Amino acid sequence: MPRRLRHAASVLPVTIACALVLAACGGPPAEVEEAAPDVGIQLFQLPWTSIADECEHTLGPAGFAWVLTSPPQEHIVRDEWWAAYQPVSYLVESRLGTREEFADMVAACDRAGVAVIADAVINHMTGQDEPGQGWAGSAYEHYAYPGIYDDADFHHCGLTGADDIEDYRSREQVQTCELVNLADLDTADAEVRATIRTYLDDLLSLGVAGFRIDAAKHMAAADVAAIVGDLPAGTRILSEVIRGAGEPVTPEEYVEVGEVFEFTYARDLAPPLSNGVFSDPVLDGDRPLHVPAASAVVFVDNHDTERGEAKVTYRDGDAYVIANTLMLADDYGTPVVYSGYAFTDRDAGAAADETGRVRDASCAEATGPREDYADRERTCVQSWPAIRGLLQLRAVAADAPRMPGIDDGDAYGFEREGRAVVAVNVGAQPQTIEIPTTLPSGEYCDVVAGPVGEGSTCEGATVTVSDGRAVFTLAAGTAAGIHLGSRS
Ligand code: LAG
Ligand code: CA
Repeated sequence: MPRRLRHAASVLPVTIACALVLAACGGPPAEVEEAAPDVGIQLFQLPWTSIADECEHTLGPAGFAWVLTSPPQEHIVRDEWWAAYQPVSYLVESRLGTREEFADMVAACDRAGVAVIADAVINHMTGQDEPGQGWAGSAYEHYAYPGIYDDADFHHCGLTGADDIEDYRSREQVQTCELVNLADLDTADAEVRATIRTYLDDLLSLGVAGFRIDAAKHMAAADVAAIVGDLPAGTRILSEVIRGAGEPVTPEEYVEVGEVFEFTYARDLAPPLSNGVFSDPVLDGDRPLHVPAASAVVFVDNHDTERGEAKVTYRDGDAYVIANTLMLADDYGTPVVYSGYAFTDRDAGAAADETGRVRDASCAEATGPREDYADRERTCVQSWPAIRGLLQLRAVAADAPRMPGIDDGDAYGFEREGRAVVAVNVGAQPQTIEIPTTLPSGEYCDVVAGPVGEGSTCEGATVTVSDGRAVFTLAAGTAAGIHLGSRS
């Protein structure tokens, strides 16, 4: 079974018997090679105890390779979700759970074959002008964190009125002024670097596999490199560097440090869904303004973009499934699926108890997409049949080359050579599209309707492959996908 091999760092083909994983297989192929999983899931503002359960019941079985958590360190006491992005100390103690719960989560996820990536907020501390006490009781002032940092450890850039970043065309402002009043650490300083490093080492001692580096763009790449430089081999570093037109600080500068979130990917993916036009090289070919595939972490949306620039989110239902289909079937980058909670107020925190602790939630029984989420109800995207089916398709597609996209009216699709084919219809009318393929002739189950196997039969439509063509008949605004193991 491939499940035990989830920690493999890269694509590692393993042979599985069709009968084991794809119980519904009627005829050949008797064996399907599957790649080790590489897909991540961002579980935004979900408590550690809940993530532990998700790893066991949802993420592991679905074949997710890693989970990105919200920041685990002590933070300011406020109801908004973004309290998590204002560190008060590096105690692993937050609205999402205790140190012990964090450690238990990492262990549970590990048992399920899911690695944990922690969101590391290391560019800054709080943005509070008044003194206060953090979630774990630590006293602090804007530029004083007793036993951790004092005023000399912060940048006071002196370049703008309030020392706030005003001009993103200035590297110096972006990296040494304050991001929305957040006390900006002097990450060039050896002691500051050592203090941050001690925090990262502590999380590693609890078993995490790596870090999202929050606001990496606001730290010189050399500073990030110095902080994470000699971490144990294999520690994953995912730098968040929002690409901006005309900005001097680019994602490419951070590639030497590790992986980089490539914001261009979602920006390119969304417009075709609304205007119905797919064209190269936007979705394949040269991909301008993208870091090299091996360095790229790609996403349809995340906790910031779903509150901002993202044009496709959980609210868009089928269009969100289409976007995830194109991303998960693609051969570019390492995808991270996003799962948060429904909201109308962009600041609203996750549902919490009277003490402010975020409430547990389970996605074990959930499905989607849905249009009827209550405010702050979890979207549970990791449990959607489409996402689970697409993870299966991606594993089968493995490292097969992505063939050129076929654009036909409002429909678009492509093959992962000899392994899988996907097609989407962004139009308002049903449409048929034929995609050239080297898949063997036959009837295939659409796995966007849900994964095949485990005793299930085709949940959705079937797709016929004959004479080297896969013929998809797609309802308006839908996606479908077939793979070598989904022959009915
Ligand atoms: C990030 N990546 O670079 C996070 O992904 C993003 O969610 C963080 O912003 C930001 N950088 C800082 O880590 C979030 C909210 C902001 C919030 C900030 C600090 O999007 O709205 O700012 O976290 O909590 C809030 C207020 C600001 C205020 C600031 C300081 O919205 O008006 O100036 O707090 O008190
Ligand atoms: Ca900075």
